Amino acid sequence: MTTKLMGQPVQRVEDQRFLRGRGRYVDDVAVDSEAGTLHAAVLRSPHAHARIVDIDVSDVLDVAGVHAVWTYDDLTGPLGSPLATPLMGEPLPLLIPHPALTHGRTQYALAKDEVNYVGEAIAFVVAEDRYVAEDAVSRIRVEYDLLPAVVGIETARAARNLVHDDVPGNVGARLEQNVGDAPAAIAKAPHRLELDLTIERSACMPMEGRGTVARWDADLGRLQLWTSTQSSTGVRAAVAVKLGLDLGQVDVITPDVGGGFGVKINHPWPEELLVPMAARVLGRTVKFTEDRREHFISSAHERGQVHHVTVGFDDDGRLLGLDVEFWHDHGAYTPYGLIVPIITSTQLLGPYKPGAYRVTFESLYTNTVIVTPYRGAGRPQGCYVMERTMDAIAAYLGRDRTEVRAVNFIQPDEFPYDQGLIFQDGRELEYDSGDYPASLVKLKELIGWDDFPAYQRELAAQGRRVGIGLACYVEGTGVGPYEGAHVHIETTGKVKVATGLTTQGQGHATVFAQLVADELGVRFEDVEVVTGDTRRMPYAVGTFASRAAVMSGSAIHLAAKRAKEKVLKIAADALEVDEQDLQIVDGVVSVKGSPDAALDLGTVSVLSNPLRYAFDEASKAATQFSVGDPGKPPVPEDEEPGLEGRDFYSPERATFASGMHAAIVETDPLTAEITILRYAVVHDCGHLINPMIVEGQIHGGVAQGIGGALYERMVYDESGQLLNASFMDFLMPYVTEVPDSIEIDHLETPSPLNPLGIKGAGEAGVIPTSAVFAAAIEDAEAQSAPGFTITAMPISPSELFELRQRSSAG
Ligand code: MCN
Repeated sequence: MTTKLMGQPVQRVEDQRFLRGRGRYVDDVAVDSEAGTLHAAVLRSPHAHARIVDIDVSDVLDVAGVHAVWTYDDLTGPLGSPLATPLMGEPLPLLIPHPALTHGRTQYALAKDEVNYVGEAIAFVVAEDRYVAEDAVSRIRVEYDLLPAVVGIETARAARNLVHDDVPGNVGARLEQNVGDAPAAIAKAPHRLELDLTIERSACMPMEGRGTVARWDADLGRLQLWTSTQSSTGVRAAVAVKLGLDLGQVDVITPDVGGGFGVKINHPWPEELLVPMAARVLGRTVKFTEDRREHFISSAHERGQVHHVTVGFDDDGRLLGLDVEFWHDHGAYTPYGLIVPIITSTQLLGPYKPGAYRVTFESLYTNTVIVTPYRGAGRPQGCYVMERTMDAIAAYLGRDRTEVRAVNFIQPDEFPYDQGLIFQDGRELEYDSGDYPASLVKLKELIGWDDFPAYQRELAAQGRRVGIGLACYVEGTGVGPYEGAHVHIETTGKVKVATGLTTQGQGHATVFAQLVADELGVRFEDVEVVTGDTRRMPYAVGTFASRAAVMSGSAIHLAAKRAKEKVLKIAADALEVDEQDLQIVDGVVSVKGSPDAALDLGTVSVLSNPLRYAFDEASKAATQFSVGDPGKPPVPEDEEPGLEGRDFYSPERATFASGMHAAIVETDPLTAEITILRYAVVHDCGHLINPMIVEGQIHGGVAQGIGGALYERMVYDESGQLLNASFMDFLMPYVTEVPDSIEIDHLETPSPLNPLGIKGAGEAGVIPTSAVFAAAIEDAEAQSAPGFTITAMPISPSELFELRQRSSAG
C-alpha cells in the first residue's frame, strides 16, 4: 500500500544535481555555441543625482568586436531598424499602483535626462565578449550637471533638496489607517510610552545575481528568453508589451535560480528588455550576467524605516491604543508601489489585539537604489516595532515579557479575526486560523523560558552576561490571484507536472511530487515537476509572498484529482467495471478485491490516445502499433483524448501563518562581541507537506535574519556612494555565525481556505530575528545596566560598545 507522503520528510530530489554542481543556471544556458553569443555590459551612473548633459559614444562604435551601443535616444529612435518600439522609451511599469501613491515614479530602461542613484543604467553595449563590452563601456563619455543628493530618511524629510523636481517634500505617498480612535484611547489609558525605532537599509544577496539570455528566431518571429527570475510570466508580459510582440511570440524559460529572496520579482529589469531587444535587432543570441558590484548598486534594497510609537495600556499590559507613525525609504523609484510599507502597517499588529490603532506612513524618495520586497517584505520592520513595544511595556510594568504578550493575544475561538485594516488590494485583512497561546506554551518549553532567570543569575555570578528574548509574528501568505497546474500521465506511466511559478531553491520539485503521488496513487519517483516555463504553463503569477505551497500546491492537487477522475473513467471502461470499484496504488489501477483485474497507468495513457502508442522498454522509443477501432472513440464519450488534468486555484484571501522565536545570547563584557547560544522556533504553517523542507526554509530564514540583525546594512555616504558594495565590506554571516542547531517545533492549525489546509513558510524565519536579538541583547546588558535599551538595528559589537558608553554616561 502506498504510504501517504503529505507530512513526510521526503529527501529533496533536486539536491543530487545541486550538490554535484550540476545545477543549470542562466549563465550555463548554452543556447548557441559560446562563440555565437554576444555579451552585454551596462554603463552605470557614478553619481547619485545629476542631469545628463551629453553622452558621447563616438569612441566606441569602431572598437573591434562592438556590435551595438545604445543610450536612451536609441530606444525609440530608428536604430537603423524598424524594430525599436515607442514603448521602450516609456518608463518601466509601476507594478503595483495604489491610490495613495500620488507621486509614483519608475525609471527608464536607460536614463533619459537625469540619473537618480549610483548604478542607474545609462548606456548598453553589446560586443563579441564581455571584456570588449566592458572596455567599450569605459570609453563612453558622459557630461553630467551634478545635483545635490538626498540620502537617508532624515535628509529626505528635511526636503532641502528634492529627488524628483515635481515631488514636493520627497513624499511619494502618505497613508493613514484608523481602527477606532487611537489618540483618544491612549490619552485615557492608565499608562503611556513613546518609542523611536529604526531599522537600516539592507538587501538580499542571492548566490546567483541577475542574468538573461535571449535568442530571436527571425524565421518564426519568436523570442526565447532565459532569465533568472521569480516570475517568468511577468517578464514575458513586460517584454511582449515593450517590444511590441504578441505574448505568444515570447517564451520565457527559467532554469535553476540561485536564490531570489524577493529581488528577482521585480520585472522587468532594464536588462531583461535590452537583452531581447538586442537579440532581435542584431539577430544574434545575447547574454547579460550581473556581477556582484552591479547587484549591490543596481538591483534592489529594502528594510530602511524609521518609526515613532505611542502606546497606551492598562496595569496588566493590555493594549488600549497604539499609534504608529513611520517613514519608509523608497529609494529613487517606486516600481513596487507601496507594497512594503503597506505590509508593515497592516501586519505589524501580529497576533495581538491593539485596542484602537492608528498607523500613518510616508514613503520617501532618496537618491539610492530602488526598494522592492525582500524576504519578509516589511514584516521584519513591523514585528520589530510591535515586539520592542511589548518589551518596553513589560519593562515599564516589571512584568514577564511573555505575560504581557499573552494578555494581548487573539484567542483561538476568535477566528476568523478581522483587524479592521485594509490591505493593498482594497480588501479587509482577515486572519483565518491560529492558536497563539498554544504556540507560546510550546516556545517557553522549548527554550526553557521559566528556568532562564536562575541560569542567568548563575552566569552573572561568574561575570558572564547572558540574555533571552522572544518575538511573535503573523504572516499573510499564499496570496492570489491564481496559480495553475497541468498533470500529464505519459505512456510510460510516468507523470509530468507543470506549474507556472518559478523555483529558487525551495524544493518545489519534491513537495509538488509528494502531492501528486498522494492524489494520483503513483510512486513519488515517477513524478517529474517543471516550473517557470511559459511553454509548459503560460498562465501563472510567480513565487513571492510564500505562496507556492498554497497556490501551486492547491492547483496541483486539483489538477491531479482531475487526472485521476479521467484515469478511473477510462480504466473502468476498459475493465468493464464501475469506477467506484477501482483503486490506484503505486501506479496500477485495479479492481478492489480482484488484484488481477488491473491496468498500469501507462496502459491507461495508451488507451486514452487516439493513435495508440506502445512504449518499447528496450529501445526507449514510442512505437505506433494501432489506430484503434475507428468505430469506437479511445476514451469514454464525455472525455477528451489524452490522460491529463488541468486546474487553477484562486483563494478567497491570504492565509495567516504565524510563529514565535526565542534566542539566548551572550555579550562579552569587554569586547561587546555577541554570541548566539541558542535559537528556538515554534512555527505554524498549517498542515506541513514536507517538514524537512519547511525546517530548511526556517533555517535559511533565520540565517538571513541573523545577517539582518547583527551584520548586514547598506552604508551610503552623504553624496550617495554606497561604501560597502562588495563582500569585502558587506558582512554576511558565515556558517560559523549561525548556531549549529536551530531548535524547531511545529504547530499545525490548518487553513480553512484551501483544500490541503496549508499556509506558507518561505519567509517566516527572517521576520522576527531583529526583534528577538534586540530583546536578548538588551536583556543581557540590562543585568549590569538596568534600563539599557536598544532602539536601532542591526547592532554590531562596536555599536553595542558605544551604546554601553552612552548608557553609562547618560
Ligand atoms: N512547505 C511545506 N508545507 C507547508 C508550507 C510550505 O512543505 N505548509 C514547503 C513548500 O512546499 C516549499 C517551501 O516549503 O517547498 C516554501 O513554501 P512557501 O511558503 O509556499 O514559499 P514559496 O515556495 O512560495 O517560496 C517563496 C519564499 C519567499 S517569498 C522567499 S523571498 C524565499 C523563500 O521562499 N526565497 C528563497 N525561500 C527561499 N529559499 C531559497 N532557497 N531561495 C530563495 O530565494
